[in-house]
Amino acid sequence: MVRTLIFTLIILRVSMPVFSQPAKPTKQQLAWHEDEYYWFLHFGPNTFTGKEWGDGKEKSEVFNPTGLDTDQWCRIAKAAGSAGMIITAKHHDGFCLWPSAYSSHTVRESKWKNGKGDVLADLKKSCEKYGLKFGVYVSPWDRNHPKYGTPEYNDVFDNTLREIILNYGPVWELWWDGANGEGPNGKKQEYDFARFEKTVRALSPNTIIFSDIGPDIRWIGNEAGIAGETNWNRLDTAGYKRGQGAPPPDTLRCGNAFGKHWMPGEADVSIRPGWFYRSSEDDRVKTAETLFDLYLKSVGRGANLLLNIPPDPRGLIHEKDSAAVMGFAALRASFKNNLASTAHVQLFHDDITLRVPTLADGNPETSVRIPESGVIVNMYWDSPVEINAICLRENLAFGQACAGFEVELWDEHAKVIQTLKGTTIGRKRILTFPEARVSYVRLKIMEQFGATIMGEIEAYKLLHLPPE
Ligand code: FUL
Repeated sequence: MVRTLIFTLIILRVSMPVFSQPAKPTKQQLAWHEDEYYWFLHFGPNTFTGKEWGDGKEKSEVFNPTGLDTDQWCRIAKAAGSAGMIITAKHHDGFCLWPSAYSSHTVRESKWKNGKGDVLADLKKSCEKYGLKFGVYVSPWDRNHPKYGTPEYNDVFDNTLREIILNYGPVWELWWDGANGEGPNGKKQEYDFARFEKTVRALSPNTIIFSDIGPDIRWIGNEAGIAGETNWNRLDTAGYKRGQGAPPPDTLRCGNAFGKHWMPGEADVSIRPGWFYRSSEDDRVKTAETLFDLYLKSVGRGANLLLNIPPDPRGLIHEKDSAAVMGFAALRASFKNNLASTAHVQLFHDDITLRVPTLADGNPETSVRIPESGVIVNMYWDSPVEINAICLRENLAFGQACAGFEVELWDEHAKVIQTLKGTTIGRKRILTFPEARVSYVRLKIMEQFGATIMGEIEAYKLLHLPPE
């Protein structure tokens, strides 16, 4: 009895794991993990020229949306479940969507609103109105700026970042693209990323900085929105650079089990074949089902999903795109009904059985420490439930530890219906299977680096399953 009580206290009152992982998230990274899914907006001269990469020689006048309405973008994004918006404030063509003092290729030089328009200001306002986070993509590569390819361009880029943060901040996420080609003088730039990072940290310490290798979040190594089935939130960055010197795609996809830095992956993908809008791709918008499958392959593998929805030349989200994202939201809504809320949860360790209801309370912060591999967590219902998905969660505040697990689904006669196996869990690990009447879900942690701090076990009946 006393032994059981002590053990209960140890397990339920987890405040510090005994084995701590080398890297853990900062409070900003921890908050970012919960953002889960949000929008990318590729918008600029390419929207009007049909190019993917403008060469920087496009006339500023080509940028002329006829009915730009950032409220429409945000209204749809909010209804579609996005947590925020990251806009291409400046893409490789160098065109600035705000009247920058450090460029002569901006909205100010365009015909749009007689040069008085400011897309960043409009979007920021709309984000505030609809409760969305505001982020910016600012391409270091600039095919227009006359100083590009000289040391002074680092001053220009640094000033540009300052200008955006001070005039449009708070900036929730800042996106640094790895692409680095030649500028107008035929030279590539040696970027002073250490300086840029220092500037951002000083002016905006809560901004999450993305690039191939962080410093806060990493690229997932492909533009298809797919995270590794094994996905560690840690990465070794020593010796690597952004762009061509980045770690191999497979490393970015999976992270490093013992990596030095907490560096979770963000999976970016476009709803269309291209990043910018083209009417010729109106019939190639990804379906709601495809978007949901991508959600399972990104968020369902512990990454965040950055979905690109490019506004069209009117300056609106196209009807086809909005229909697809709303369909995706309807499918994602099946995660609102967590059937674990009616289950009982126990933990078996040695010869002790403990009730661990916090694993099914919908809150991953109330967690249970798995002291060693081989421990079984058993979730069961008084009468069978029909489910086709299980979602496991670690409490990332304590790091990431699970390296191998097994989930058995049992029917009411304690017969195994199916065994599911996986490696990492991380923030979320969504496992899908053909719908089954299940009475018991038995999770066994097979391998762990340190103690797994389990946050949650969830069970769902999804409206759509990915193709086999
Ligand atoms: C890439 C860029 O070159 C593409 O144009 C796009 O912006 C994508 C998100 O990142 O590196």
